[in-house]
Amino acid sequence: MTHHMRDEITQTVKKIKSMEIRGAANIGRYAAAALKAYTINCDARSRDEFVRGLEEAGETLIDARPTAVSLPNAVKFVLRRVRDSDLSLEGLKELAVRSADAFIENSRQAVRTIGEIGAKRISDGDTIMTHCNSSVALSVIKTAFSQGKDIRVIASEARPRYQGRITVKQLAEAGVPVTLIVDSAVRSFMKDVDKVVVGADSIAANGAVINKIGTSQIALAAHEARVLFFVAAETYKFHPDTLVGELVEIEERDKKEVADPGEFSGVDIRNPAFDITPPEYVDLIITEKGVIPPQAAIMIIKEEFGWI
Ligand code: RUB
Repeated sequence: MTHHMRDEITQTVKKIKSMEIRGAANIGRYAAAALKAYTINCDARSRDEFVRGLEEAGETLIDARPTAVSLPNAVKFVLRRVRDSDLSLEGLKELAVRSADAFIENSRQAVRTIGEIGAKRISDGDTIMTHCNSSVALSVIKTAFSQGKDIRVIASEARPRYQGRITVKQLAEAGVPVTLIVDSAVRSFMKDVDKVVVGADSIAANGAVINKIGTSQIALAAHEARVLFFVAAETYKFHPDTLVGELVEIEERDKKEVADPGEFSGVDIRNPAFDITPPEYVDLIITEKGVIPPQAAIMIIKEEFGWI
């Protein structure tokens, strides 16, 4: 194995890079599933060989996309348990499989719990703005709607990849009244909005939220209009490295997603995929452990990742 990366890892990396697998929660779960598949098919003959291979597979997965910390956190969740154990090879492999399954199940449960907790913050008659396509933000919105609250949603399209179109289709399918707007219409519509609910790819120790490009503009417009700004994110979206001053890397994707460079010779085209919303613009972060102000992000990181 050590000379070529196994299929289950390269396939998952390819899908994460191409965004066939996208959204931070999904990326984390698929990474855990890839480590599980790797383990099941692994023919290592010793503990050391297995652990080395799993570490290498984890590194390869982590390199697929840089911004969503759910990816390294999922990998570390599995690897830490394996490294800390003194089981024999077979027992170690079972532990890796169980750990991957546990990450996936915890993640699904966290998204449901956030839906329940977040729905309490949504009132009958609310108009909610969301951006991009966050399964966790949608869990909050759909849970509130399924409780019979009369709500409507305004969703921005999220150029250049238009994940907002996925959001409006999912909401329409669930029966939620929804309006699709272009990203630049966000401020014009803010007067109609009661609450903004978005997801996160990473949350820093100071409570800054890293999410799809355009999120910080929406936060600015919400702040100006005194509209509440909520972030729905599981605790594995909190970024442990930011505790020691590391910055979250913002992915810059292919310029071809924005425009055909061949048609724009002499033009610099830029395509950052995420931006940073400062904590001053965030009212609450809804996690599966409860609702926190952004200033308490550091406590979540210490509690969840104190071992790093
Ligand atoms: C997706 C995005 C989402 C977060 C949260 O970006 O920014 O808002 O990942 O999603 P991309 P979720 O489409 O580039 O992956 O709540 O589903 O984890």
